[in-house]
Amino acid sequence: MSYLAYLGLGANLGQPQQQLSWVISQLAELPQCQLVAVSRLYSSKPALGSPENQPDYTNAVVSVTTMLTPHQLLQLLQAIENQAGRVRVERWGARILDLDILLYAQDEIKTAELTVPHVELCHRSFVVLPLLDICPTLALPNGTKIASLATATGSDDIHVTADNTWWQTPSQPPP
Ligand code: A4P
Ligand code: MG
Repeated sequence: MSYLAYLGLGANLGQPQQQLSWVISQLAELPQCQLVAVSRLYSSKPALGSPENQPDYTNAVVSVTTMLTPHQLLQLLQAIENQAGRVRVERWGARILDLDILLYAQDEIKTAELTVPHVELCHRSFVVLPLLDICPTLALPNGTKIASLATATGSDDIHVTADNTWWQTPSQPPP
């Protein structure tokens, strides 16, 4: 059985666009996964509540179909983060790469390792806007339409930096 999952990609250290392009190449090679769609690329200030004095973030969202369980998928995403050199210093602190499971089919999951839908999804325009790029009719398991969140999250502090072909330029693994 194959499920549709939505993943959030983010970075604000190193060469963010290059790291995210590299992620797409890694996702394309994951076992039992197929890349379905890639959003445009967005730039925004660190979310409210994040430690101050960190660079702006680059974010995108992708969808994949997968036969992996949510926890198997999380493990592989964390392996990609580690391979990119992710160092965990402080919660919501600057990072070379962040990969989040935003949605997994219409599942609602709450375990020690995983909360799906992602706990901050509804409050973040850098998640809501790219989700709308790739699925304008998308809804949460509770029926909330993602389109209805776009106004609530606002779009003042966020802008599109590349169209949805940004990931097709050749990518190098992060240093
Ligand atoms: N975890 C639980 N649920 C999930 C999920 N759905 N997807 C657990 C991925 N991981 C999930 O994550 C900590 C733990 O969350 C993981 O071990 C996993 O078991 P982490 O990536 O190590 O730490 P973190 O990223 O600092 O914490 P968290 O809570 O995941 O933060 P977020 O939500 O990733 O937010 N501002 C802008 N503009 N753009 C951003 O991308 N990102 C953050 C980090 C803050 N501000 C931002 C952005
Ligand atoms: Mg995270």
